[in-house]
Amino acid sequence: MTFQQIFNAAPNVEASAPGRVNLLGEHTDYNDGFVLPTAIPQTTIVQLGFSPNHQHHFYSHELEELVSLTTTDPIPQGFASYSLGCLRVVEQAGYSIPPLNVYVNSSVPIGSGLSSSAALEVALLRGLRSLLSLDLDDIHIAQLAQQAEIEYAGVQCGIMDQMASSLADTQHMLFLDTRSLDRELLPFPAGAEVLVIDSGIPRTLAGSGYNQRRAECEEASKQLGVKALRDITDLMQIETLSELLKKRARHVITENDRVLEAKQEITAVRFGELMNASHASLRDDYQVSIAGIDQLVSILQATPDVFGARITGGGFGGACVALVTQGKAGTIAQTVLETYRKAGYTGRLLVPEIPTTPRGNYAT
Ligand code: GAF
Repeated sequence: MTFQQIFNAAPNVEASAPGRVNLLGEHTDYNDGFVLPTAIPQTTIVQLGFSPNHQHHFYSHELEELVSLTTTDPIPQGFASYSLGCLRVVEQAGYSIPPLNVYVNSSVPIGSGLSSSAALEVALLRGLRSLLSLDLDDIHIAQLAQQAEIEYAGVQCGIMDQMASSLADTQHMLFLDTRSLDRELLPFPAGAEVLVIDSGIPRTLAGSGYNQRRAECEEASKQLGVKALRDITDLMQIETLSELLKKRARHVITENDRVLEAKQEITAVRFGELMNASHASLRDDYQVSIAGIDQLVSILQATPDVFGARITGGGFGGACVALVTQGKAGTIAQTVLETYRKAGYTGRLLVPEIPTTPRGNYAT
């Protein structure tokens, strides 16, 4: 169903935003640390028009679901929570929003750790900016999107996903200092390309151990007397923590170091080693991996032409990212998925995007 068919009118504006895959720097953003994501070809498109009555109407093309709410209704569950959350934070920022018709069409996989929610938030906020001539720059859009996710979707997330969706492209890695928001678009390591495979094991951030991990990091910072774990750079400083908090802190400290090294012009081989080390740290110290993902990562790491591989995103399921020899991602994916299937799992290739999909400009 199109916007026209649902709302019996043409949309006034259309905007889009991509999902992201994080190459290095996992669970560092809410510790004021460093991250290195890139945009993926899959995007979320939002079309907007004015509602003829006093309600907002939200339609999801994928879910074939229409949700109608007055401007003061409580926040619902599901995709409408992100959408209404965005409208609310824009109002909180001092703008007034008339009742709207909102149509969402997304090719960003949900529950794969590729930021489908940030893509929706950023696309909707971009649409609002253009429909209502709001004075918002791309950073402000990312900040409002993060606020919507925290206040209305219940995820105590950092700002990586929204900044990546708002500022990254598929041709570069976005280095971001999440404390200062200093950023730089960097080339991928020479001779390499990105491969993303979905493990087929879904997860939701709100329902996972995500908020608990964040609370553990905050507790560790408090005990160490620093604003955030970003302020600890020497592993000797965490000796006083409990075994559990020490593990969490060690992951964050070493992961920040890995991003800072990867930001330099290093070889694809070295970059791959850093990704492998990141996975081990996320599995053993941060404990956000699961058996199926470890299996997929091991298969990837053992495959020729793979420089390195790891879980990506919040964890507890979702996708794995690998850095592979340029031009080989498609054939590597076939071999890996075959072996993964024999181990009893069903995965799928997400990036490079399968050629029949009409959207995206990812260079393979
Ligand atoms: C999720 C969060 F939304 C991000 O802010 C980030 O913390 C990530 O998990 C883990 O690196 O995507």
